[in-house]
Amino acid sequence: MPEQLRYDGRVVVVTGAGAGLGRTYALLFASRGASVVVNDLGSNRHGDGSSTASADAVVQEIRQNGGKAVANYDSVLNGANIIKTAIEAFGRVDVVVNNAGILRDTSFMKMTDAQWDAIHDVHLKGSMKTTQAAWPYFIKQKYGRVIFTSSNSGLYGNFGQSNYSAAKLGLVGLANTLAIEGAKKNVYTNVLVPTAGSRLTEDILPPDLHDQLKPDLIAPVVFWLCHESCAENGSIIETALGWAGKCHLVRSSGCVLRQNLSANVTPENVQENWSKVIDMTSAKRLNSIQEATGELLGFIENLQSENSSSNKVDQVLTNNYNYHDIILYALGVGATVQEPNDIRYLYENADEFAVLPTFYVLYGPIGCMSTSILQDALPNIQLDPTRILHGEQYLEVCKQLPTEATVETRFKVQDVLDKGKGIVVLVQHDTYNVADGEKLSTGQISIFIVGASGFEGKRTSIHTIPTVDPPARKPDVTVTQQTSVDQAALYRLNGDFNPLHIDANVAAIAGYQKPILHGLCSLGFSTRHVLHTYAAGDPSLFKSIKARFAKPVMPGQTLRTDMWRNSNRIHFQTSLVETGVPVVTGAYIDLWDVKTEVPRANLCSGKENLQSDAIFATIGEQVKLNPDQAKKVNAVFLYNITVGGKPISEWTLDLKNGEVHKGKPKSGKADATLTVEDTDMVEIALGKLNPQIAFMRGKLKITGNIMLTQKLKTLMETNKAKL
Ligand SMILES: *[C@@H]1O[C@H](CO)[C@@H](O)[C@H](O)[C@H]1NC(C)=O
Ligand SMILES: *[C@@H]1O[C@H](CO)[C@@H](O)[C@H](O)[C@H]1NC(C)=O
Ligand SMILES: *[C@@H]1O[C@H](CO)[C@@H](O)[C@H](O)[C@H]1NC(C)=O
Ligand SMILES: *[C@@H]1O[C@H](CO)[C@@H](O)[C@H](O)[C@H]1NC(C)=O
Ligand SMILES: *[C@@H]1O[C@H](CO)[C@@H](O)[C@H](O)[C@H]1NC(C)=O
Ligand SMILES: CC(=O)N[C@H]1CO[C@H](CO)[C@@H](O)[C@@H]1O
Repeated sequence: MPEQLRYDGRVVVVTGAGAGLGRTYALLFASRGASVVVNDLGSNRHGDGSSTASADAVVQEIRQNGGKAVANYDSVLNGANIIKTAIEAFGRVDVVVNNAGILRDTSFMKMTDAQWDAIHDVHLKGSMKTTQAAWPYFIKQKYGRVIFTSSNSGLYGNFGQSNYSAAKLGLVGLANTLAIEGAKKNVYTNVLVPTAGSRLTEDILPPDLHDQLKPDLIAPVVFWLCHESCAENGSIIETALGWAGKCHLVRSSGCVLRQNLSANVTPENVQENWSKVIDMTSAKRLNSIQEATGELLGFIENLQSENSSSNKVDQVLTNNYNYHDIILYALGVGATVQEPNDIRYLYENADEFAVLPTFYVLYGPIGCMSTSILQDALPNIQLDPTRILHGEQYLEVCKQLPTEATVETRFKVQDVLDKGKGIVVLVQHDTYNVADGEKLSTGQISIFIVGASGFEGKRTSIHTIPTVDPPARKPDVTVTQQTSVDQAALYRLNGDFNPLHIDANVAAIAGYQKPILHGLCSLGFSTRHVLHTYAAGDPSLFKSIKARFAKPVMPGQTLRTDMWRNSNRIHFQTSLVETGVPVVTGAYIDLWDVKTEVPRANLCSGKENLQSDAIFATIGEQVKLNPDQAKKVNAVFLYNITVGGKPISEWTLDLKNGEVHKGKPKSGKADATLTVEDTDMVEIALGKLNPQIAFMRGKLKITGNIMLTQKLKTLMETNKAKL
């Protein structure tokens, strides 16, 4: 138990404390040792009338409970008087909770100046006046906490509340600046966005939940935010129903609307680029005005260099391909006749014969090796093939890719970046169908040239397509597949003949023990895994892919693709099962649509996909070794193993006959059925997840004779040691 948070010796001012939230705050602060100034004008919630009764009642209640409080009846516009009350009664002030407010709604059209001013006076100016009166004391004593009460009407807007929402968001701006001005003096300002019961919430929430909009569930959040041990500053905290979360503004990565510094921006440029301006997929929070402006300056820096390197296409390559190339590529990236979804990539007469969408990534490395594009971009650098690495790759498919075509790929160096330890060259490669001139795909390859540097060029580029880290949670789905020792030898036939992937001597010069697998080959494996899992194998759902190649893979190693779904974006990371080392990172595939109806993982039969299979194998050995223990349980359990909630495999633990086998019981019915996610099964077996807790959290579902499962515990305990 942490020590109780206290306010002994502290003086807290709460405005509008005669009722509702304010009253609850005042009572809580006082109950934990604070001396409280209970301010209330005594008007009703529409701001009319005045009486001293409500503040007095709260003061009396606090005193009856043994606390210290005084009343103040001033309007918050006379904030100086409120603070004066604190100083006169208690000799100091430490916390100001600006809570007073009134509400009167009509539509914007009908609003008068007086209605606008009344709202701004109480909410914005009143909070300012009271806080400003306390500020000199805060600065002098190097301690102070301020709360402004905003509203989701301000953050999100609300019909009929134009004056109110404007004033409420005004408080956010005020807090943003006060947080900066007070930071060095330990004076922290935060905005609270409480949702208390009101007519609005009555309409939205079901009645039983509506009763949960209690001030008691909000007050502890304010209490913590104002405590001396809380370092939060300049934040917006939303809270209600016993929940709290932080809010902030984000900005899209936007779009430069002109080609160079001497070009103008026309309204049509804006129109044409609008979808990029408002594309929030890579939106981020900017933490300060310096950071926000700094990023813009970065764009201008890029524009300047754009001035010199013209927009011309640097190289063009023409290729023909047909079913032969498509199948070879698919085999190169692990497609197998054992996986029904792969047949479409392997058999030209299959109904849905198709190109694996990452096929066009092939043209990136081929173009960079077979043309002078890199040398032209780096005229003063001696290029050594063993020092050239494929750093990152992006590919977007614009149209359904034909299974046979003559295509033209246009290459353009977008930027050359000095990364200190080497140079990064960004090359855009766009592929067009020669037959009709239509663009089929656009790609970007980032080439890393190890050791080359010192030209003191810029470090960032607007052309960079960022990788995105996966969510912090455990992967939603995992698929593993072993590569063949001949994987690189096979993959080369797609046209990337870099000897690093086949010649032991070249590999040694580059510092590898053995020839390494092509990064794009691993990427092809993971692309298949993602499409199998989230697109029901349908390649036409593929939109784009981005990935960073972090570490080499040796042919023969086993790839594990960990996947996380975030709407239509599937984040993934590929790691080596043998070493646990991540090899493809920051990666994602964007899909047009997600299709998960078909349970996927069991279709890759022959490949070991489920981690729980190994667990059951071990349990099986254990049962054979300890037949007596198994006999004691004398029951049949069916395990229903799921991945992403879909049943994937079944195992029978038959302790009557001392047998563990895949599938349902060979005769009769199971005494109990246990449904559990593959990953949770492993956690339970490893002793990392307590089965009882798993059961209570709904991670382990049991039907049938639950009591019998208690007896399983001993068996599992013995097992843990073996795993
Ligand atoms: C705020 O404006 C609305 C009209 O949008 C008005 O009905 C309401 O009375 C105003 N509030 C106050 C306190 O004047
Ligand atoms: C608030 O104060 C903290 C602690 O000094 C500081 O880290 C933070 O940057 C400040 N916030 C703002 C918005 O200035
Ligand atoms: C700058 O952009 C304009 C408009 O796109 C173009 O006409 C002009 O040639 C460009 N100038 C340079 C120096 O690239
Ligand atoms: C960009 O190009 C224009 C037109 O050639 C030139 O006037 C201008 O000085 C250049 N700007 C920079 C920063 O090089
Ligand atoms: C296995 O789990 C799935 C998903 O929870 C469920 O729909 C199915 O009924 C379960 N099967 C058995 C035999 O309990
Ligand atoms: C980044 C981007 O798409 N820029 C485009 C903005 O619009 C102009 C035409 O108005 C295009 O030339 C740019 O490519």
